[in-house]
Amino acid sequence: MAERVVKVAVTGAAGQIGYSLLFRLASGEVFGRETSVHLSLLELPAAIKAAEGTAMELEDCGFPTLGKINISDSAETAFDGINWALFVGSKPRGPGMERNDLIRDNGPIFVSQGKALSRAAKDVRIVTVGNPCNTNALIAQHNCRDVPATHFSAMTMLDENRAKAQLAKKAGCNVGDVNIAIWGNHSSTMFPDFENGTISGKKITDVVKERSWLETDFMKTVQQRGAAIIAARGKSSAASAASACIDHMWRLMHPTPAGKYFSCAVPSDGNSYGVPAGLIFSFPCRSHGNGNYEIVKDLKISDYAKKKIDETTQELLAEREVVKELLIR
Ligand code: NAX
Repeated sequence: MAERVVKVAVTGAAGQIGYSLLFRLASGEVFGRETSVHLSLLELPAAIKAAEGTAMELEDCGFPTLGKINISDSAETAFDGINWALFVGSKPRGPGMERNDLIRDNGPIFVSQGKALSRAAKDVRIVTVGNPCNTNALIAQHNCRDVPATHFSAMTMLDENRAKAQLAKKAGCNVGDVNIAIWGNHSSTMFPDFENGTISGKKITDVVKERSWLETDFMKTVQQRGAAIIAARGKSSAASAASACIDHMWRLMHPTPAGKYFSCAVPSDGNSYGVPAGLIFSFPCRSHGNGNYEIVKDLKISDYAKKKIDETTQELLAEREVVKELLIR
């Protein structure tokens, strides 16, 4: 019998990421066999029936760790007393839609959900997956006055996993041997830092000596992987995104092994690598395993890396400008 209870809300629960994510949360994979997971599914009214179908399947899995399932189209109801908010639901980018239009369209979702979270939950960690996830996290955080800013994060773990997989293939090693972080925005300006990263404790650049591959094919593959998956599958990444969300939560809840770090987009403290304070920026992070994190401070940044970090910083500043009227904290 599970002794502890963790309450997790998933927005956009009837979507394709939700369909992978909920089962893995319910299975005990993240919180362990001794914890009962209560799931709270938030959806738009039109998708409530589909969420009910997903809930039926969750029941049918017979997970001993699955507690209650609540389904609601009200954010305040869905967020009542939760410990984790996984902000997955948002509008997808339509054909011919500019990134700024997507930002403007999705912004209001994160204003209302941020406010609802502020009223409904206190001891809560937030992972933002819905795109543009860094800026959506920024909006939610600004509208959620009663939760510390440092509890908000956006997901760049999928980008890290993609980078690790490419490097492991190239080096002929196991993915688990690779340590690499993503800097900046979850977009094509992200920088997978192959200069500071390691493979089995050795510098990546000492194992993969072909610098031109790292600067071109590797970077492009990681930065454009989302588009490549849409082109191949006709739909955006779903199972891998859900898996990355599980990894993101896991990394925050377990002590980071010595010599390693993980990618997490968190509010910049203003004292790290010249990134302006407050931007939700992906940094190499470490956790003590209590849900908190610290930004790794002592990495050397070459002129090449600085240029890449500046580029992604500028993109995030421009996104912040587009939504500035939604930022009220
Ligand atoms: P789907 O379109 O399959 O599902 C989205 C769901 O959100 C739908 O069921 C919709 O009804 C619901 N929804 C929309 N507005 C809502 C609101 N205001 N409240 C509650 N629910 C709402 O998309 P899916 O493939 O699941 O992707 C979800 C989001 O993840 C998208 O924004 C997508 O771009 C983003 N991604 C982020 C990734 C990352 O690494 N950060 C990678 C994968 C993915 O592209």
